Amino acid sequence: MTAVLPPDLHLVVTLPTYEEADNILPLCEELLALSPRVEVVVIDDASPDGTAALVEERSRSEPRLHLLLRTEDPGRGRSGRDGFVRALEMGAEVVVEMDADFSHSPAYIPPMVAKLEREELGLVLGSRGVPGGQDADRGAFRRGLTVLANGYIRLLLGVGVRDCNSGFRVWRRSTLERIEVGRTFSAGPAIVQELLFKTARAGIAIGEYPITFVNRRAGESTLTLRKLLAGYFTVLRLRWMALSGKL
Ligand SMILES: Nc1nc2c(ncn2[C@@H]2O[C@H](COP(=O)(O)OP(=O)(O)OP(=O)(O)O)[C@@H](O)[C@H]2O)c(=O)[nH]1
Ligand SMILES: [Mg+2]
Repeated sequence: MTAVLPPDLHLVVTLPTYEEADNILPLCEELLALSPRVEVVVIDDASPDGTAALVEERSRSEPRLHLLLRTEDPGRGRSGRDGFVRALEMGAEVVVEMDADFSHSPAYIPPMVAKLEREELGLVLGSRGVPGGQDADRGAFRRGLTVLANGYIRLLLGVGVRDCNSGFRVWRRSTLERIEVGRTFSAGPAIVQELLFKTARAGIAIGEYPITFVNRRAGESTLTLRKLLAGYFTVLRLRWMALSGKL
């Protein structure tokens, strides 16, 4: 991982947050230190723990840090969509999406961008499913679930990638424009599968870069069984929409 970001590359990192008060500022500092042309957008659904206030305060002295505070229609998917739209409005050439809990290390961004450029890809996934990638802290049960979920998604959606559920991704601007990211319909975490499916269907080249995924640094997971099942249902819906020509 010796890659550095091209100094003239305008890269915007989008971070959807819900209750990340203990992670958000240290993470933003690491991201902003990657290059002087990196900007960060935090999309917060009015977290009760004051995540937004921390970002707002820091952004007063850091012009490359932006807060998008959402007060209605909450959800990981809605927030992700709004973050992508904002990043495009800001003129980003490359957009990164990642979790705001340190499960995804900022150190992977330069080599992921290098892969995007070198191989002329439209999307690079931070992947636990290719050689060298792994789920470091998760037990056999959770890892088993991941393998099953990937098999299910690959089968249903016909997407040829190994880590369909990774929320750590480096997007080329043209890819987000082409899949009309502003029209994303998933309200929750299924946005991750929706956008992957749309990208694959558009015939856009997707690459995977091996990452070691670690457990969140601070705070609680907001992933519930209900959200997980809703995600599986969305995958079925995506397949159905594609079959009936509605996608
Ligand atoms: N804006 C917004 N962000 C959310 C919402 N739910 C989750 N997030 C953020 O989305 C990212 C991923 O959510 P996590 O809770 O870490 O879910 P996860 O990574 O699947 O679960 P863990 O492994 O337990 O951390 C984190 O940055 C969360 O703060 C939401 O409803 N709105
Ligand atoms: Mg997480």
